[in-house]
Amino acid sequence: DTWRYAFEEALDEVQGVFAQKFKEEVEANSDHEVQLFPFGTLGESDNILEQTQSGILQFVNQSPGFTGALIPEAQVFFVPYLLPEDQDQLVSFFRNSETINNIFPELYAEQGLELLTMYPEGEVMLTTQEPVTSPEDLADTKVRVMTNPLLVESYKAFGATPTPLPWGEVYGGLQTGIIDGQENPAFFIESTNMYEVTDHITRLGHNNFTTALMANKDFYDGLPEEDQQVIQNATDAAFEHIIEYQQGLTQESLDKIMEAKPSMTITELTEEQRAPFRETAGEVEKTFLEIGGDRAQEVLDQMKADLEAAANS
Ligand code: 6CS
Repeated sequence: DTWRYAFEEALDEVQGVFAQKFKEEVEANSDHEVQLFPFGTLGESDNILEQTQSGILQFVNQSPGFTGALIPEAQVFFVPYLLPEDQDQLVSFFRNSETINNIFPELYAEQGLELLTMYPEGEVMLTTQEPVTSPEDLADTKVRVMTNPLLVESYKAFGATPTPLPWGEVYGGLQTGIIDGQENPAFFIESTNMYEVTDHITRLGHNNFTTALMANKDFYDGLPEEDQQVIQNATDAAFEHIIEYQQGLTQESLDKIMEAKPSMTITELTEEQRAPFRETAGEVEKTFLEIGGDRAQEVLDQMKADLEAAANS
């Protein structure tokens, strides 16, 4: 039989590379086939999640940037400066996190979803029409964010005017001036040509792009244990593959952007320049506790414990 798997990016982007590895592993170790549906073939991110909840699709890769609207606790990934910049610490967190391995699966299950894994896609960078070195520079700047209430609050705290939009509207929105900027990892800014319609990249160091692979829960629960094991093994293999794939990817992507558009500026803010952005974290954390669902406090506390464990690993 054929298992249908949709994701939010193109085949040669991070989620696509992950999906291809998953497909390869499943097909090498079972009689099942995996059919991949990249971005645009079945609608926007919210559409593919709904299709998975209803069982039309068996697998979906969606980022908490969108899932946070459905599972409020998943918004925790948008408290700025919570995840470490250090790649080893970051990977250790994703590997060992109790929040990801124990708490989130229960919350996703309530929505009919089996959470298989979460993984990082790269440092999130801001692209804008005007240079940004302080929150003042973001005044009256309409920054597109994923449709996630806490991400909206975070950009408000940064001094910007956040505009939540689905991905499909971003390039056109930048082109026509409906929005003045957006945030994404470097590989995505390069592969989707967003550098063509913005002039400045700012590295605030405030986040790494988190994403998640899920299955329809009834489908997963109904599988023989052997097939569940095939899925778990394929997920683990894809996780290892994508971590390795990302080594050096940010710099390569920035180099490609500079080659394609030499007038682009890339500014890594100094610690001093980052300070006012960093100071918003406490306020955004407080908002998370208000809007992050029944288990917000538990999730935040466990995240912090997981991050501390990762820092000491
Ligand atoms: O900004 C977005 O909406 C998209 N960004 C990435 C890196 N992946 C998928 C998502 O839809």
